[in-house]
Amino acid sequence: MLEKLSSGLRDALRKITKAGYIDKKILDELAKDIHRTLLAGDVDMVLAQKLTKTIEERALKEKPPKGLTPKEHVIKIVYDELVKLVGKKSEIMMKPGKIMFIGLYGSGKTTSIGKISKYYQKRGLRPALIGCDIHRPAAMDQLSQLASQIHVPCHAPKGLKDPNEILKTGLEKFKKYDIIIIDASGRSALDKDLAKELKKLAEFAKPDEVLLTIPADLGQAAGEQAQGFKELVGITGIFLTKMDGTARGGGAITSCAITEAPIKFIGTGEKLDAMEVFDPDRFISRLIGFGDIQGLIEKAKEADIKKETVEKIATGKFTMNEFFDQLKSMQKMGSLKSVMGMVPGLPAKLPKDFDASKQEGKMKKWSYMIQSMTKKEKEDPQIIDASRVKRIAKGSGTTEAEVRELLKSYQQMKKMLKMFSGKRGMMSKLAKRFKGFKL
Ligand SMILES: Nc1nc2c(ncn2[C@@H]2O[C@H](COP(=O)(O)OP(=O)(O)OP(=O)(O)O)[C@@H](O)[C@H]2O)c(=O)[nH]1
Ligand SMILES: [Mg+2]
Repeated sequence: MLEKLSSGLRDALRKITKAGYIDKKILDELAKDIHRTLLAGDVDMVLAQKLTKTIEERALKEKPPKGLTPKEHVIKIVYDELVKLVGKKSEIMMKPGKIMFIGLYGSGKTTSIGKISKYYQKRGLRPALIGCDIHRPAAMDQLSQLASQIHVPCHAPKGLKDPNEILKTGLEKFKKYDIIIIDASGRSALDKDLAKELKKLAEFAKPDEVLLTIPADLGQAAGEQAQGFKELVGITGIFLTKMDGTARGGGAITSCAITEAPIKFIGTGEKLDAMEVFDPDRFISRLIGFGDIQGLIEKAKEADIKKETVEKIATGKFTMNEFFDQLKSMQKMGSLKSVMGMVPGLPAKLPKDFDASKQEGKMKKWSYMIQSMTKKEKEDPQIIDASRVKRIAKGSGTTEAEVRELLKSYQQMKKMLKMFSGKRGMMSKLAKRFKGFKL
């Protein structure tokens, strides 16, 4: 995927790491290299120009944050700006709801519906499909075939003329399912009729997500299409298909990013597991192949650690969201044990769940659970009773025991942090120690 863009950026950055020192000349060269690579990768000229200018300006003007060498700083700037270029990260719906898929003929709707169904299945949320393409009888057959292939129920009757009627029956039928996926009609172009039909369907379906499939091989034209659908129908995200085997993916991604309709998924092949959740940070890290880019970012963040966070935690006033952030940063700084070992007077023993928090899988599950909580529940997890536990488990595709485990860990951490704050002077020591890490 995007081999050319990737190798071009890597070469440009390698020159920086090899350079003796950073000066205007080397930054000029970097800017030129990146500019050339972006253009070759189908990125819009104006965008490429703006990006390289910003990189050069920032690299010349900004002082490296504490802990970063000038070279590392330049690499981080390039990384930052590239991440901004490909858009913002957006959340994937992880609770029961309805997703409507729209897109032009052959854009990969049906295939992507299969992919996303499997994605949810794996996470314990049960999908069901409703076919609303009344124009092409073959579309209904395709959807039914796909559904039986992945063992997902499907309502796709042929011969009916009113998509809302189909939808009504389908929704009734699949009340007990978690993720209802609606396959809407395609067309060869987005015209007024299609817009009208899709709008009517959306009004009736009230989908939580409207995902637009766009093939990446459209290149920069993808953005125009995204904008068109956004204005005429309204979309919550983009499923960028066919990223494999096109050199124009860079153009597609960046042109979509401008529309501010977030790319949520990318399709990377015909098979049903060829899909990725789109995460700008991860995407760019992989593209520039800088294994240690995350390390660099951590280092840079250390410089601006916020004291209030430490204080908030210290007084035990912290919510589920903060709890999760803490776990994430602890995971990054390695074992909390080593941090605690540095602070005299702190209990040497940790609740055993903190070790478990190192496991990526568990963190993921916890993040789904927290996403399934209401705002109130996140702010005051005390109110989570048995029926709420049940709902959260269902919404996040986990078990009730797992939700209770999360709550227990939260309580344990809260207790532990309260204990810290009770000891005079301990908190400032802890804050100092934490300064070397990200909080
Ligand atoms: N290489 C590749 N092919 C894809 C991808 N997604 C879909 N396809 C292929 O694109 C073609 C069209 O995909 P469909 O899923 O039928 O597209 P659709 O939007 O449902 O098409 P219509 O229902 O005919 O409008 C099929 O041959 C798919 O295998 C992808 O991510 N990569
Ligand atoms: Mg289809």
